[in-house]
Amino acid sequence: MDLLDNVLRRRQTEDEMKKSGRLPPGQSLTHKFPVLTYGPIPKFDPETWDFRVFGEVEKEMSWNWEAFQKLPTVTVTVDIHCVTRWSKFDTTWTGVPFKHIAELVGMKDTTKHIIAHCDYGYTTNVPVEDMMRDDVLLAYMYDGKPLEPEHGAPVRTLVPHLYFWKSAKFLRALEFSPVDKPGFWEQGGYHNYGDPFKEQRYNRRGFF
Ligand SMILES: Nc1nc2c(c(=O)[nH]1)N[C@H]1C(S)=C(S)[C@@H](COP(=O)(O)O)O[C@H]1N2
Ligand SMILES: [Mo]
Repeated sequence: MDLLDNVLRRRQTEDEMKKSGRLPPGQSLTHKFPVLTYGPIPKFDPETWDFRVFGEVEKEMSWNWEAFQKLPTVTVTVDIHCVTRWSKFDTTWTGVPFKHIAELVGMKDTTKHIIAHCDYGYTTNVPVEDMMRDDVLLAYMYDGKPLEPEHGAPVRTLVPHLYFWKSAKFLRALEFSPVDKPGFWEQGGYHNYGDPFKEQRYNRRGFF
């Protein structure tokens, strides 16, 4: 098959996908897995790594790498959508469901937003009801293998129904917050919620 053939075929599938409602407006399909990281990729040390939950919970908790891996996991296959206009279908992730963590720490009714905190200070905010969906994970495997460093090792959040900047790589803590705290890209001008099907890409007030 020659290149032109390939391009035409892809365009046709994208059109079909848009009509069927699976590919959000303004997005193109990719079969690669692009990497988007602001700043350096942290070095993972399993001896010192920890993951912490704090804020509006009955019991603040933390796990080291060994304990974290003993938490129950699920595997989901989902589509992901990056604000830079690529979407990737049928990506398979394994990790701890957020709602399991919420149960363990005794999430209080006063929790309205979940703020992910990552190595080097990256943060992102998601409404708590979005985090409670079955396919929202603290993911540490992609396609049955440990997450690659550039894709967020050892653990990232996976919030597949929102633009992919809401899926925080190099996760170190989740803050259960009564108030919203726009994160790194949200303060920089990205939309505060980021629904790809409504094309909620940017917000006019940003500092970038
Ligand atoms: N800690 C951290 N998480 C992050 C980012 C980042 O720069 N730092 N980039 C976000 C953006 S903008 C996107 S599109 C996705 C990219 O994930 P990927 O590199 O695995 O494709 O990660 C998100 N999570
Ligand atoms: Mo992104």
